[in-house]
Amino acid sequence: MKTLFRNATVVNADGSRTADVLICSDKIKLIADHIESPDARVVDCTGLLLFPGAIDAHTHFDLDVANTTTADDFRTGTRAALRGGTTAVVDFACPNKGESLQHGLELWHRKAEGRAACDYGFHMTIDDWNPAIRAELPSMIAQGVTSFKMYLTYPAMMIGDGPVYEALRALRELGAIAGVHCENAGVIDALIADRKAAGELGPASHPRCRPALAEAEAVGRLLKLAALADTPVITVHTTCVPALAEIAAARARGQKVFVETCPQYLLLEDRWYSLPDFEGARYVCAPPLRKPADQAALWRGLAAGEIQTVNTDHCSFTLAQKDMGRGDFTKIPGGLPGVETRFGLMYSYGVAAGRITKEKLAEVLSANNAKLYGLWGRKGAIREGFDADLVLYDPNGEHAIHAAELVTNVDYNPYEGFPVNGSIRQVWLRGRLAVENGEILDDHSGEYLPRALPLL
Ligand code: DUC
Ligand code: ZN
Repeated sequence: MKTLFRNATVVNADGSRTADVLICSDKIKLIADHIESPDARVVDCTGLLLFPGAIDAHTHFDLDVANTTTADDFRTGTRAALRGGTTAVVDFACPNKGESLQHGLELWHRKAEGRAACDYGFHMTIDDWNPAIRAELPSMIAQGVTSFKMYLTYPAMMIGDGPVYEALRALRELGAIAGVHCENAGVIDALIADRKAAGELGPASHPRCRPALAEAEAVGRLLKLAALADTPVITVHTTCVPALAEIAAARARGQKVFVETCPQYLLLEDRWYSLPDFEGARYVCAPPLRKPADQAALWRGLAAGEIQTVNTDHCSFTLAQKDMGRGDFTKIPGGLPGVETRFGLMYSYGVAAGRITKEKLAEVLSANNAKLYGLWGRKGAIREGFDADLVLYDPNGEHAIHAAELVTNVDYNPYEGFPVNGSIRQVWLRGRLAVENGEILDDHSGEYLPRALPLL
């Protein structure tokens, strides 16, 4: 089966050109100024942008958190991803403390297998550190899990500075990498105790207990641990000016640091936690939303190449689930949906708004994720020999985001009413037309992606 994308603006991280793109079966076969292929189906791309399929390297599907389970599982989550132009996700496998990494990996395979609409891989969470866990790392890598997650907060998952240092050293020896959730757990606990003592139990207290400096302290500490371990590291969901300052200081010392941020930190503000009628609960996530000055710094960091990836931290809960925290903001399950809206939001508020180029969009959604997470060569660019994962974007027109029109399994959307420039016309997954004008045509073709070591 051949398909010819005629007269497309082909957008890659390293440049754009007007070209024809021929795909054959599941691969990109040829890119040239003009291609004749009489037996190919033709898609006229005049006036349209052809992007590489986006990769979302930060999702939490079917995850038990805060006495509940995320609203999106691998079925609904990957359908939403695909509809939003994301052709591959990397989700966080998460064994409980005391369980083996292998147990966690098998559990996540069971959650995903046969349900995925887009391709998927797994990061592995290291929430315990001992010789047995250390001994499992080579086997994880052999099974295609080449990136790991650690937490400097959350008692159920954090492992302490010594173990983080030892794990970073072990990962460096194996050529793997870690992404780390950076917030200072002790400070957060003390601030929560203060708010509870003051009787301030609503969502407005959430950002007050997780200040930017508590994130920056943990980012700075992590980067010093990484320097001691002599390894690159990733700061995930980076949100604020003081955290970026710690990263700049580490880079000035000669360290290699990869930085991820998310649309919510680029577009949403902490003042929304004070909305009446418990509406602030729908924005509870960790780290919390920040201030306009932080958003501006993140956009500048993206444009300047100081931030490498934009992923979603998709961790969705319904309003009924968010309601579990009425009367105690610490019981509001933390996380936002995002996987379905990322592409349109980043195109609109990044490219159309003139903050980043369309090539930068391809870089932070696709190419850099592919390189960092061991998918380059298959994913991340429109190149001959790569998988035919494509997003055909029409930059014309405008629509607004409405939860009711999305397939994400939640009954609200944090971007409700946000105008979006243009729309996704088609999404192709390994040569199959999977989405057209919002309609999902193929939602059973997602495959597990064993991943290579990161290109650092
Ligand atoms: N933050 C969230 O808001 N949800 C999931 C995990 C995380 O770190
Ligand atoms: Zn997360």
